[in-house]
Amino acid sequence: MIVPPPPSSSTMMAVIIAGLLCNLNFLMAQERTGHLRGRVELKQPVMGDSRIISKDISGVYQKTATLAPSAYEPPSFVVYIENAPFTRRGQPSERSAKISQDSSAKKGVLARPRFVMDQRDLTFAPHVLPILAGSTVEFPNSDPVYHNVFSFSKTKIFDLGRYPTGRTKAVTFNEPGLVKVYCDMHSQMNAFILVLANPYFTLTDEQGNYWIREVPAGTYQVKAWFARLPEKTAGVTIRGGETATLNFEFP
Ligand SMILES: [Cu+2]
Repeated sequence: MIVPPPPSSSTMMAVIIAGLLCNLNFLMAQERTGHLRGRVELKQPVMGDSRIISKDISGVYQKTATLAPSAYEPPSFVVYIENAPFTRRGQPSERSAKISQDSSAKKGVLARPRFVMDQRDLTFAPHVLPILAGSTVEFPNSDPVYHNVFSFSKTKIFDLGRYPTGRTKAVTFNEPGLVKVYCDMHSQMNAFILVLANPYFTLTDEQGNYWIREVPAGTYQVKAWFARLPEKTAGVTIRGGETATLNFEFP
């Protein structure tokens, strides 16, 4: 049996120095990024949305109604940092902001992530989907009826044609901007895809709270967006290793 010789003291020293440098790099990287958190408060319900609220016994959806304001679910706001630096290839900032309501994005990074906008109960789910430019969105049909997803928005014009339950089609969104999504067969179906230029965005949770993590330190314009309200903008400075707080109030 061959016993390897014990490492020389110079080898040991090299290993220790390499370890220290590694830690230093890690600490420096941490200092270069900070976090942003806050709350988006909606003072009045948003009116004018129409949702399916019942279906008949055969499973065919028939009734639509405009929900009373009291029954309206609070909308998710998209909070995003407008001018954060971001390069797609091999940069630490490529790590995605954690998107609270999308499990595929929760897993972490993703140079070119895929998202899902389901069609079920004659609605698009989620109703609001923020994505990083370059991402692909799948549109599965989970209803027992045909759907036809399309958009005339100048950010992305597409028409997926009619397709039945169980089938899915996909669209890639390369340009930042807003895409309003509709179904050619069900006029009440609508949704919004907000295509963003950097991964520092998130959706608010049910209480209106949000977190955007590991943002490069800097001074930025932050936007809070929901389709049926004028967007709000506020400035913030994010310092390395710290968490900045920024709250929004609507309307
Ligand atoms: Cu439809």
